[in-house]
Amino acid sequence: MFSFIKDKLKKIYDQVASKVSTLFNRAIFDESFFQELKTVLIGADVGVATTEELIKQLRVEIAKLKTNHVETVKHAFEELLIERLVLPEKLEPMPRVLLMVGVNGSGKTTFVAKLAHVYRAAGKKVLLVAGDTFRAAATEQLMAWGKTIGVAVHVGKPDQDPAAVMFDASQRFINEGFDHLIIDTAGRLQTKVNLMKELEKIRRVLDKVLVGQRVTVWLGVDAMLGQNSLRQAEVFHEATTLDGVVLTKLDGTGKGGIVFAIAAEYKLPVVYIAFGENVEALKLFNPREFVHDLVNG
Ligand SMILES: Nc1nc2c(ncn2[C@@H]2O[C@H](COP(=O)(O)OP(=O)(O)OP(=O)(O)O)[C@@H](O)[C@H]2O)c(=O)[nH]1
Ligand SMILES: [Mg+2]
Repeated sequence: MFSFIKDKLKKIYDQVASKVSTLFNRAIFDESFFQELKTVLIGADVGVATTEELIKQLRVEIAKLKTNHVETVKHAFEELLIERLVLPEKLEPMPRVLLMVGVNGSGKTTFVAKLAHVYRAAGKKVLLVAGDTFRAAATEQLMAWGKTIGVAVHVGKPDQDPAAVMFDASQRFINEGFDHLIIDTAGRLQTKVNLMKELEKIRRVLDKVLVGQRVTVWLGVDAMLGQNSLRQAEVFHEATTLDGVVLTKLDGTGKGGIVFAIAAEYKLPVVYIAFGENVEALKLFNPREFVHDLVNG
């Protein structure tokens, strides 16, 4: 189970995967099974609506299959979960221009550094952009990462309009022949209207300067925040049209079911998962693998 990051996701294993797998191994798919499965899924942050739908579909599947064979039923359940995570839109795991957004402390800066590290290891020329001009510490944090992983960091002047910083950084990206432009932005609560407007402006500037270049926007979601992240996704989606989600701090939670809720409610794919502060603690999200481990323990 979770062979790749076994220790890091141990909490999810202990609190979710082991319960799901024990439940299925009872091999009796009666009312108490469905009730307990519901409790486990809701407890794992899957959300009430998504959980109820999953249970309803599983009942239908079992009736159709006309069997109580554990492996067959388990497999049907796995497929129902995977269906929710695999979305039809084409996913771009290595976008040329990435705008990273999210609420305060959701792990954006750490993630962009990890991603830049991956690109650099693949021989790409990366420009990281420090979009938080209000907090000197934010710029310093990104510069320190730049030094550690050996990539260029574009920094504006203190208190400079972040949109102006994006303008300069985009020109530098074009003129100096970088392969990737990865933009870190200031954390913003979805309730702060002026900050959300600022994000819209940043997006407009990028689209204008980077003509013909697709700008990908990912939302950093702290897995520990659970259901609260649904509202965040909604507001950020309205401001800038999100293309995907990066789920961070999976090492700090015993839940993780929020991936299903986000996918089901906003049709947003989880692109990467992060599970630690270390630069290596990042992985492309693989729905099939994640679900398999979750159901089989
Ligand atoms: N355990 C754990 N900690 C993480 C992970 N990602 C980030 N952190 C820590 O969470 C804290 C916040 O991370 P940042 O990357 O600074 O978050 P941010 O979204 O850039 O924060 P703001 O710029 O203030 O909005 C830091 O202490 C990180 O080291 C993760 O996957 N797991
Ligand atoms: Mg930051």
